[in-house]
Amino acid sequence: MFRLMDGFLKNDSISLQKDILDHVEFTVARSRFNFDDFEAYQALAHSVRDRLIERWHDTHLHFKKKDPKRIYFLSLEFLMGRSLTNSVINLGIQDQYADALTQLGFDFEVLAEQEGDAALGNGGLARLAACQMDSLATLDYPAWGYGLRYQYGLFRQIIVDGFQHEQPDFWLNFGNPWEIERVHVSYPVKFYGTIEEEVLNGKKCKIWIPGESVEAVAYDNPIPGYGTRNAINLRLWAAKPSDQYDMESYTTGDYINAIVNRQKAETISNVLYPDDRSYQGKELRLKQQYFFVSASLQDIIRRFKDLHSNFDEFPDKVALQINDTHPSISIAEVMRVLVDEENLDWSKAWGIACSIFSVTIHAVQPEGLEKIPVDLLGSVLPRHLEIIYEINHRLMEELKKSFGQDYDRLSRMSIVEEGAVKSIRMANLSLACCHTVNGVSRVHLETLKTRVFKDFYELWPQKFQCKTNGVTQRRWIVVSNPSLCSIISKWLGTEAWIRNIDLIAGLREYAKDPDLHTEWKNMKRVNKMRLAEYIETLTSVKVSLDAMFDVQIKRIHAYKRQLLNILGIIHRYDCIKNMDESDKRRVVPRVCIIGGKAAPGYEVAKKIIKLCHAVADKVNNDPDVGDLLKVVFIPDYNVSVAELVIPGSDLSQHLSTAGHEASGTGCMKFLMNGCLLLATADGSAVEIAEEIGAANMFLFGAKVDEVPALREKGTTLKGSLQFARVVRMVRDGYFGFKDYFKSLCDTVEDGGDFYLLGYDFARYLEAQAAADRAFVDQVKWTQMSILSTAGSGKFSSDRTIEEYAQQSWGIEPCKCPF
Ligand code: 26V
Repeated sequence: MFRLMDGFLKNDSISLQKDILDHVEFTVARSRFNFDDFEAYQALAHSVRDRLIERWHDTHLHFKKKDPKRIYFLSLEFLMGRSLTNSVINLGIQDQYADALTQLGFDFEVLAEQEGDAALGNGGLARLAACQMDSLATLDYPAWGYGLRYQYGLFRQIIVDGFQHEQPDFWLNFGNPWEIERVHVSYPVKFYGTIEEEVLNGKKCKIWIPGESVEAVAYDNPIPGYGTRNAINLRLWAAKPSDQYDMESYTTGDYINAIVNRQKAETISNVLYPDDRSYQGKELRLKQQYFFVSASLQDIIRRFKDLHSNFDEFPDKVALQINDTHPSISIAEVMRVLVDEENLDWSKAWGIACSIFSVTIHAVQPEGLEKIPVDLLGSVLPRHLEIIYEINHRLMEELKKSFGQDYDRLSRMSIVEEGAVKSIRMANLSLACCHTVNGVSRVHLETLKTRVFKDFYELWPQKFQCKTNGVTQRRWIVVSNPSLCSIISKWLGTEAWIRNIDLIAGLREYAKDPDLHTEWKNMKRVNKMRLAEYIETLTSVKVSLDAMFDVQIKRIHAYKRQLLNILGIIHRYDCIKNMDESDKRRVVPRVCIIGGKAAPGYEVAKKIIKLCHAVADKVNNDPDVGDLLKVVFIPDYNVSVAELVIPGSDLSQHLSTAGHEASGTGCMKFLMNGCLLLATADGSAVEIAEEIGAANMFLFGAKVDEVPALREKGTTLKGSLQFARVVRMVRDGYFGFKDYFKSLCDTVEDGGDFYLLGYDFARYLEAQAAADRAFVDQVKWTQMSILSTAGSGKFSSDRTIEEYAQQSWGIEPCKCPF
């Protein structure tokens, strides 16, 4: 009743100081006369949280009043990183907070460094989900994110003697000010048990008698939009023992065991699976998937039923996006709820399911697609298995109408895979139901259409869409590169590009302006200085700011070819070693920076990390080389490390064998920051070249459609002499650990070389040489750098989200009034 339109909370510097001190005293429970940086961060975060909550409440009241169609984004992973700086920028109160803290004797940036990352995801798919949440909020879409609140996020990587070791990520140990625990928002999620048949009102019904119940408790994470009052919700579920569970054990007196067993329920949301390569058919993983899907759907249906009673209206109010196939058990769950609980007949329920679901595929390789062993699914979710069989039966009937007796095709398209381990193909389930299925770049969609899902494409071409990925310029320019942000706004004469990225193309006009060049180079140098300090603190390696900072940061995978990079570094080292002093003067000095985590059980990836360290040891301590070449491995790569590294990079490498990277989003962040790209024609790099002009990047290597034929050639395909030489150096123990590296060398020689390192090596070196030549001409380089930023507009997640909203979800913005 007393509320001002712009909220209770005042945002002037004096009010913010008081607010922070109140939180020091009453939330953190420290004396307002004596608190350290971490306590100051906690108080600051709570003060920001209050402001987030205010907008988040207003947004939800507004959504409730307008009751628009909502998009529910289901993802098993969200890689949010830090929240403080992003929040104050999106709320538009960064300067006021900076000022308030200065008055209190603190520095905003120092306090921001106190925050740990929320790392509830592995890599690309999870960070994409975070960027998309930012865009959904900024563009005022009525959206909800749903996921799992893992107790332990992605493991911490520590390096001991050059080897990766994994440690748990205790991210919740010091509390998490960005979430709101909703003890009253909780739902029971059932597992196991049996199916019974009953006759109800003369109709045969299946009744699932579950054997276990676990409670899902909501933790809400407000996501503020930029330049809007809207703040949407990311609701993450944590598992808690159910109150109803195992009551007999108490009454029979086995009190201690009953408590111990209860606690086991919590393991469901304990830990994020750190392997993003292959699905292992693990019971816990299936339980995680169903746990978050079931809780989310109960929540969504409850919200729908608050205002509606007829499920015919469901598709007008609900769109469900499944982020890769991980949440696709939701299709069977919707069918179960509609048929078993809401008593809809099958075809009506199926019609509803087909009109609400859409799916994004992030994988390229069939082994990235999940298969759940039938025995496992039948034991954990017996009713869902029956439902999937029924869906499959009807699918097969439909296919027979189109394809007659083409049994090969039928068996490829079947949701049930026969074989040694009979399994459910979750991708086929998604394709059977979803009204749209999208790839994440044009090349990727082509691969889905012509290889991975060829049969489905021939049947339902209209379902297949391209939604080229994007990243948010709020996080990847405004938060992480404030100097670049100021330059862009100054030269465009507006900050409007932060919400309307198309405007960034206006920079092209000034690409040759010497004044812009001066500012641009200063910005890059300051960012390089910050990065150099970080490198020295972490690795004790001193690097020269005049060197080209050449970066490859991403998960370590054979297909991403970090090994190609390292072999290229060895070649460069070998060349320098064989030069006289006058030749050396012509060498472009480089700092080669590599960072990324290997899945704990992924031996090849772990060996690549060790090789990187072994090469660094040799090169960095060789007096013949000095500043001409330095090699650095940045440990524990994560979102906030990326925020520091990307703005300080000159060149970034994206080396996947063509046809293997669905999209790649790292390259977009580098592009926005004016780093030049050295890349294969894979994933989104193809579209980047179209936007900025191939002449403004360094493209190389086999093309997507050449790769299969090159593989066919197999053993006859020999790499260059240069390639043989660098591999030999590793084999001969030039960098030590001869025996350990043998198997790694074998992967690229002796007829193996599945990822074509040998074939691409010569052209890789040529592309590197072209980058060197361009770097020598600093005017040209700066111009290319400006054109990269200017051409990055297409790769904003705002564009991607607009496309999803219009082409898949059919939703409209719902803007909360200020
Ligand atoms: C996949 C799997 C496979 C089954 C086992 C568990 C598990 C856990 C995570 C994942 C996610 C890997 C998929 C992924 O991150 N793909 C990346 O998605 C990016 C966003 O679309 C895209 O840019 C990258 O090219 C693609 O590799």
